[in-house]
Amino acid sequence: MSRLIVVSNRVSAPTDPAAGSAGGLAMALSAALRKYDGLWFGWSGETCETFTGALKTEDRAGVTVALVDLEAQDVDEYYNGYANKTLWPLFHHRVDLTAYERSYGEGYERVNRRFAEVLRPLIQPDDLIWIHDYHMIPMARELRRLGVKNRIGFFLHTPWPVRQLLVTLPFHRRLVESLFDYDLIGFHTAEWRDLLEDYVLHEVGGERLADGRVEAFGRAPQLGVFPIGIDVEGFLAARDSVLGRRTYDRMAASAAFRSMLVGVDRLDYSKGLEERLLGYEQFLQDNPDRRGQVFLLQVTPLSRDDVDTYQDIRARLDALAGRINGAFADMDWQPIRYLNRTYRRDQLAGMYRAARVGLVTPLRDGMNLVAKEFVAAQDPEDPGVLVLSRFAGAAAELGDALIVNPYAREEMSDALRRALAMPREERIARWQGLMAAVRASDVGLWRDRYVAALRGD
Ligand code: GDG
Repeated sequence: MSRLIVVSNRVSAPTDPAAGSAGGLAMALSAALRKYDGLWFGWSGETCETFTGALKTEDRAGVTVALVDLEAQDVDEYYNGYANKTLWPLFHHRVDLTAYERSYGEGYERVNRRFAEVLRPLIQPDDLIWIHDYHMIPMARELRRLGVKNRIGFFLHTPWPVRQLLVTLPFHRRLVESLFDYDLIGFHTAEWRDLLEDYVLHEVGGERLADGRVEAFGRAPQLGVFPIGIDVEGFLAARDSVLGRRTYDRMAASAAFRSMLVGVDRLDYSKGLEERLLGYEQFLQDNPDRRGQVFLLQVTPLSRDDVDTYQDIRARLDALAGRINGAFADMDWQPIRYLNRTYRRDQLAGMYRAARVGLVTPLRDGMNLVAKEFVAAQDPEDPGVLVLSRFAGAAAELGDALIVNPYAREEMSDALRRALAMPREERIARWQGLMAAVRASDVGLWRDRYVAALRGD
């Protein structure tokens, strides 16, 4: 059996899987690596004076992890620069926030070349190589240059951008050409896949082959749709754990018969947090009878805090939450509990279960796993309602949610009103459809489908 090599910018193999703090993706990939006797390669998160390519190899709960340090300039140009200030905003259609610096692109290519050179000696002829996300697009090209003939797959966790915006990127053609060095390119949805095909067909003169594949640059990789999901059983166990149940009880008690709306998102402009607060403000304005009867619990851990844009959005959210609370709160009620901190997974599960409504309203999102976690955590006899943005990849599978346009605050307000008034039979019927979809995309199935396609089964 061939080994599996997983490559990602950061390696999240848990040191102690029993602790339950690792996410579903980390657990699923770790399980695959144990099964295929493989290894997980990536950046250590550490910086060094001068790049040496020295590998730090360790065993994490049966998974071999191989890590390499980067120079400070690499981190600046490749990680904070090209990955987080160029590709992330561009792929989320925020050209207004995209940095088009040549040095970032050069750093990106340099680091991908370095990663390939360090990984090359570890690769055996039969290994399957699975590379993750936008940080690593040119890795296959660099490995091919070093003579690697193995099957190499790529999975994009973000959306793919529309061609009209992608062409704002200098060297866009070079980026896409390097993507064509993969054998398999995976997306969460058909929409993201179609956007890449559209670029290839209309921008670089690619052609559709008789078998449906698109050919360009002399190559025709397989493009596939693999919607990621959560570890459903693991999440149910977290919900039903001692801490999960205790958190549920604590939230239910603190809600004091008020209906709770819950949002859980990294602090990122793609998540539509400002639009969500504005939609909620509109709801409070439109429905004076509901004031004092609902509150929003918004859990928002900080992320990428050394990038300016993230500091800006953080300041705007602080101001907005403060303004809404200041305008509407009463002596015994506050409309928003806004928390910049992380919780354990079992605590999140308890919070989701205690909520009447889950608000998942990104402006653009590859998939969005919070939507699936919220569904899984519900009580089947008395489930809450998922309000979901049409711009999340998850909307392709979760059509039984109340689908909203987060840019339109009146529409958000209407959806909230409808969710809070929804009769129990309708909530149950919708939840059953949603839960079936959540189970059908379990992260273990996702992983096995991808690996089977990469092997060419
Ligand atoms: C990218 C794509 C795609 C959040 N706060 C806490 C916490 N979380 C967990 C959630 C969820 C995860 O983080 C976030 O996943 P998302 O899918 O919502 O979003 P991204 O981080 O942007 O992920 C996305 C995903 O990759 C997978 O392909 O779905 O579209 O952008 O699991 O629960 N976890 C804990 N404490 C917190 O406070 N423990």
